Amino acid sequence: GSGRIHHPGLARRVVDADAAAAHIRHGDTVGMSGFTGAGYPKVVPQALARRISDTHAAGHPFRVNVWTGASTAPELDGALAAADGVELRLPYQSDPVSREKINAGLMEYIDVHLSHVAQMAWMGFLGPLDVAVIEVSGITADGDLIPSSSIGNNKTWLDQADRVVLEVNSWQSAALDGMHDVYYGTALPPDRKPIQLTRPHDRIGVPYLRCPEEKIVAIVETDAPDRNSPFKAPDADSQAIAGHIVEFLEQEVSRGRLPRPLLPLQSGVGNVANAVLAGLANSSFEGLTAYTEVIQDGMLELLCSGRMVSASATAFSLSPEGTARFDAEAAVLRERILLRPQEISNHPEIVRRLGVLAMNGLIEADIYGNVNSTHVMGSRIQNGIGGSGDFARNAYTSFFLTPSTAKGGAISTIVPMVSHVDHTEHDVSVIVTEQGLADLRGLAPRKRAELVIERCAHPDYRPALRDYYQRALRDSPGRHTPHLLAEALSWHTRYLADGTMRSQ
Ligand code: 0RQ
Repeated sequence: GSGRIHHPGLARRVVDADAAAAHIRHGDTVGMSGFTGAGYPKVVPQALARRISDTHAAGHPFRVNVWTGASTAPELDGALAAADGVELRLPYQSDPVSREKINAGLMEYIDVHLSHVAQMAWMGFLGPLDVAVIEVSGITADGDLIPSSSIGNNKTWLDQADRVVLEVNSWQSAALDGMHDVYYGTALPPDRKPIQLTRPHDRIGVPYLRCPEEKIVAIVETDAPDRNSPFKAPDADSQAIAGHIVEFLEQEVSRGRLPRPLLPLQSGVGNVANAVLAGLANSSFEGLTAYTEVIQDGMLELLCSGRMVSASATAFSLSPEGTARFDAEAAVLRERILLRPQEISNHPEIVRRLGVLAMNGLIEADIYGNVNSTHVMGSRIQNGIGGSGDFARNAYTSFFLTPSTAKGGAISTIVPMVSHVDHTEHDVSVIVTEQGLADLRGLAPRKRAELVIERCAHPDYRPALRDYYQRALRDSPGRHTPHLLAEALSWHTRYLADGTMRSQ
């Protein structure tokens, strides 16, 4: 054994991955751990995928519903999707094999606000949960579960599942012990109480997850790394976006609209978000805090340097270098980081109270400030809404960031009308591209359109956007949010037909 299981009774439940996977049956709903490639089970899903393939080869059906915290990795989503083993997936995923199956109509996918998932399960809206498969980093002598590099929905899955399978992963840093804050005070309406969290680093729960011993049907020991995708070094566009944001924050402080150490930051997934944090590392801001979902390399850097004093999240999402950095500085980082269940890390009540500065990526935005975070050309899902909606609607200021073009310039990310809406104009404060920053707060629709076109659109697409907007001003039946409905999505249909949004 790895020495990570200190409870003698539970140590006797260790089996191999195949034996553990045998507890999962055709038609089951399985709640798995995992959030942004951290803390997902490494071996049981692969054993399950092999069983599913064998069962299909013998001519029998075998599909399961898979619920997680957020995205996982090839060993989980990839393996199960490749085996055609997933009937329905929720609430967020970014695996390319699953994406293909979903977009081919072969797998159902429900894209849910991440803070909503646990309550939806408790309210019974999703149906019963049969099995939980949860990675932990150890088990105490009392049988408490030491969470690993993410918490996500693990508390809810452990509470709700009939049967529990644990993976105890000794690859996970022993320093994680004590870094978690699991809140057991949630209730359903009408019995809810205020959540007594008023500073990002407040502890309101306990460091461990609980599970009745009799529900634990199998334990598997592993020693396998998290997904640990590398980040791209910030490119010129990302650096320009970061520069616009840092300049804007400085201005807000000098105008007295933000306090000097700023307000708690939330930063989304991806390379652009990571670059913004790198930009803050080179700014004059000190004493920063974060109330966010994910701790990426850029935030780890801020925490290590002391420029950021504390961060609350539900998961890490580190590159191999970031993981090495974490291990080297674990003693300091333990004092500065708390991981919480995602229903708390993303809780609207807390995001509103703390006044979070929310920064998330987008796929496209329209001239009025509606944002599409999830769909390519209106019908193909890319990833999902994730936590962006939890933060955007309730933030103090909600930023959306993107390069002004995609696919080598064939796509303008600023379009007349978005082909899918995740964040409405009412939830979007600031749009930033490498071209510039549009502060939409306090502006009526026509002023917003002018600013988005002039500040954010790529110069190659600006004339066509101006032309659309001017003709809409002239010919639209309504002058509040002028549009030419027959033309509003023509940029998308042109791309689908010609492979470019350019008109010549
Ligand atoms: O695809 O790699 O195949 O070329 O989308 O785009 O520019 O690398 O940007 O990694 O920051 O992701 C919105 C997807 C941006 C992400 C999104 C294509 C582009 C590329 C990725 P390729 P970039 P990023 C809390 C926050 C929703 C969840 C969220 C996301 C790929 O930020 O999933 O905010 N957000 N969570 O080419 C066609 C366009 C496109 C486009 C980009 N207009 N049309 N393709 N792409 N714009 C954290 C969590 O929730 C966990």
